[in-house]
Amino acid sequence: MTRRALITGITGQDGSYLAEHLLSQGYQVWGLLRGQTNPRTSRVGHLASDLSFVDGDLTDQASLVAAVDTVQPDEVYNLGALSFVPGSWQQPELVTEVNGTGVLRMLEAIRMVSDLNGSRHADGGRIRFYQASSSEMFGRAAETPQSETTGFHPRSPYGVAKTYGHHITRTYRETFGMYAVSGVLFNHESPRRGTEFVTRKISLAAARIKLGHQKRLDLGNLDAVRDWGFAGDYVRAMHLMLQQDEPADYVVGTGRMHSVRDAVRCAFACVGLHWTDHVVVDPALVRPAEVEVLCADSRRVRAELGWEPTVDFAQLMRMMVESDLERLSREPVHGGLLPAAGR
Ligand code: NAP
Ligand code: F7E
Repeated sequence: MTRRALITGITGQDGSYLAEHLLSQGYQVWGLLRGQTNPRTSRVGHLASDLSFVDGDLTDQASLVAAVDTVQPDEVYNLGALSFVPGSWQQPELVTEVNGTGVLRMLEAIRMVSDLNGSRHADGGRIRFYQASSSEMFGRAAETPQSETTGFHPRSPYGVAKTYGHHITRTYRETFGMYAVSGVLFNHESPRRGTEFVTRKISLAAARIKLGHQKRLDLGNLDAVRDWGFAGDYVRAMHLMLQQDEPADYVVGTGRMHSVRDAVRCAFACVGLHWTDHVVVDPALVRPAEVEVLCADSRRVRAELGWEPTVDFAQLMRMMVESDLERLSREPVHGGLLPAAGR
């Protein structure tokens, strides 16, 4: 029988790659769309004829129960979130509602629908649940690299809300026997990344500067270090996590560290420019409670699930710069994209 998946956050970067991956595996894929008018569907426009959609919002319990009841999914991937870390200081309460309490609401929706359908299994019936946890939960980490046993020290409302989502998922697994797991994913990027995130801000600026649309790129902390991978690789890990005999949480990353300075150097080299001629550090873009260094110890996901990344850092930056160059060449003014503001 055809398996059904429900994805929250289908209009986001990961949602679009996950939808493609699940369709390629023969799933019937449903996406939760929020907003009663004009939902942002540009990232999944090319898949529109293969997808089904259902209305709902992670801040609204009734809508999630109705969505799960309509779709009757085998698997739920909860990717919906407000995902820009500095933005979580502008709307801390909303971020807590969506990224934290929203996880609880979806777990409850799964339990309620299982009960409504008479399965009355304490384990949430047959529905398996994936939660998009984040390396931001490690924050000011006590050790590097970070693994499944590293403690959490989040540094933003985003990180704190994700930590709640992580713990409530584990708690529902342990209390009700649900197949509910979290993937603790490190930064992953792509040509579909939002332009407010640093890699895409850099790739877009390198392309714009090369084409003469922009002269300068303002950035914050060039010394921040991240473990950057390709989003298309990471959605395979999400799917694998829901195919196991026993539910478990996994850390997912490449295990390679690069600074923001490395990303700028790499992107500008792709277009034959020197980054030092164009990049200006703007102190207003430096985060007050910065997360300085994050790097994954992903030995467990590699050993137990056989997951491996296929795209390295240099390939990732080149892919993003080339995509932005191509997009800007098609739409010469700004490729439909403006440089992002905010730190
Ligand atoms: P993204 O591009 O920002 O997408 C976020 C998605 O969440 C969008 O589809 C958005 O819908 C949806 N959303 C926002 N508020 C919602 C609400 N109230 N109810 C339902 N949906 C809502 O994020 P991403 O990069 O794909 O990341 C996917 C998930 O992984 C997020 O939970 C993120 O926090 C987490 N994560 C990401 C990374 C990373 O490096 N990318 C790493 C670790 C964890 P609209 O289009 O309607 O706004
Ligand atoms: O920042 C530094 C900034 O905004 C990366 C989200 O997907 O990954 C993402 O969160 C680093 C930080 O991503 C600028 O200070 C310097 O140290 O690309 P970012 P993030 O905050 O790491 C995690 C895993 C998630 O879960 C999140 O949802 O780059 N940086 N200058 C800058 N960052 C930005 N955005 N803009 C700058 O000008």
